[in-house]
Amino acid sequence: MKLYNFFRSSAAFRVRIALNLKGVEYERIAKVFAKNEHRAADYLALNPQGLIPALEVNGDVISQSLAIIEYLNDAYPQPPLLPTEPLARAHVRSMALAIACDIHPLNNLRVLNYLRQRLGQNEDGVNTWYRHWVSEGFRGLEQQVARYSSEQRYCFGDSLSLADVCLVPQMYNARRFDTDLTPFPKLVAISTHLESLSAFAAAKPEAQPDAK
Ligand SMILES: N[C@@H](CCC(=O)N[C@@H](CS)C(=O)NCC(=O)O)C(=O)O
Repeated sequence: MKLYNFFRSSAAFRVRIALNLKGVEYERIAKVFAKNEHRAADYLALNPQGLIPALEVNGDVISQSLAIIEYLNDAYPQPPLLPTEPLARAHVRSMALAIACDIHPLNNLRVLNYLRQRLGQNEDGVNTWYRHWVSEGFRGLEQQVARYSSEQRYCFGDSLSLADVCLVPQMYNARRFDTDLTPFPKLVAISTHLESLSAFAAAKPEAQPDAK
């Protein structure tokens, strides 16, 4: 398998965590955002969405981190990243999607660049935007984990899930942008526990070869 990756991409970070949890060997192919390599013709031929990550499997390419992770979960069932019970699955997906669909897209690089370059926002304006949308999303998520996390080790119940795989990269980026996390003690506790696990630690941006 080949992962089209950028160390700082939080969507790729999710996939790296899932690959590590599943114990799947893969090759990383770095696409450097500053050089616009994710917009180059050779990459667009593989992933017309022009976003990172993409996973190449037997010559076929999957885009969208959650689709990739669900593929990995289907192909490599252990450890499961979705519960078996339908309502539980829905809650896990709800938390994962709150991050992947509601928080992350508003704060993606191309959105921040648009704010800077086309709408004339300075760094302070861009950072304020970033922190606002993370805080807005985390507010609801904090209440969801208060309901569904057993001991503030995992987002749902007492085992790993897709929601955890999404939380850690978003928390990492929230810290990178100096977001005030004091209103979200449960999310911080869960993320701190998850970050101590080897699959998560090995997936973090600074542990990637292209970070050097
Ligand atoms: N919904 C997509 C989001 C992918 C995405 O936006 N990736 C970012 C990096 S985290 C990207 O490629 N950004 C490049 C850009 O904004 O130009 C997924 O989950 O895979």
